[in-house]
Amino acid sequence: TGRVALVTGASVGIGAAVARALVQHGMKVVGCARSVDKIEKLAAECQSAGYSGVLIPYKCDLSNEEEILSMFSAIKTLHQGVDVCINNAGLARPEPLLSGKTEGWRMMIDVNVMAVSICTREVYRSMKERNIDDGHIININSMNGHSVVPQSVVHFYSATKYAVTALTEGLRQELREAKTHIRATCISPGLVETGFAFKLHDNDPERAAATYESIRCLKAEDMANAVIYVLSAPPHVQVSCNSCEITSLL
Ligand code: NJP
Repeated sequence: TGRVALVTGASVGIGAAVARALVQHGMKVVGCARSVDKIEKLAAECQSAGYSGVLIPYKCDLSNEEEILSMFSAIKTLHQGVDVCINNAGLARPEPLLSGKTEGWRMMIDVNVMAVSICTREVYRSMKERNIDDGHIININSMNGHSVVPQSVVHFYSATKYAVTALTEGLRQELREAKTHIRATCISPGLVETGFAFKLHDNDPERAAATYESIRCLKAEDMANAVIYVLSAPPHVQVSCNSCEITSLL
């Protein structure tokens, strides 16, 4: 309660559900994405619902380092800094290894790997400057970050999520060496019913619908609950979730 959280990719899907849940739990949440109008709408909904926290929309293209750095300096000026960071923004483009476009691969690297790394470094700096020792960094990973499935359109995406697995584990080691109690967790969902698969299939609704019908899906709210669970553990408890995969039985 009262702490500042940054949620990347808060405009739709899992990020929007996480932002809403954190506001409901009383946090001051900076939600960023390119479609800031959607975050503004969500902020108004949270306000009308009478939630005890607040959602502050921020427009940021996470594939652009300068925009990320400006966002961190605005957060420092207006809200002192970030206590909790949910690195959620991510994308999958249908670019197989044998025939994919470099541009599509680069977009995935920029958002899924570079933005996560830049935000992590900046959040740590923000916590250190204010002697915050109970901060938390949560990376929304994927089951594809722990095993390679035989589906060529997701192989490059999977590689970027393997990077998230390594980044979170490495981060936990660096935090331990730095003798802080800041925690790092990654959460790895199976398929979640959001707009994600539409984008993966080039906005083809039939192929996206077939994906969602073929696998049991989680809801974005299930992921928000997982984030709340991780954050509500007592300060000495670190939920690592390295291969803690979350799937649906329904
Ligand atoms: O995806 P989607 P999810 N700059 O497409 C933002 C992982 N995951 O919520 O900029 C800034 O509904 C985008 O905002 P906008 C997945 O890898 C998912 O399902 O307005 N923001 C939007 O808010 C990802 O890490 C599934 O377009 C950028 C958000 O990212 C996380 O869960 C399964 C951006 C994407 O919303 C959230 O995915 C799994 C940029 N350049 C892992 N580019 C699943 N859904 O099935 C994108 O295993 N965003």
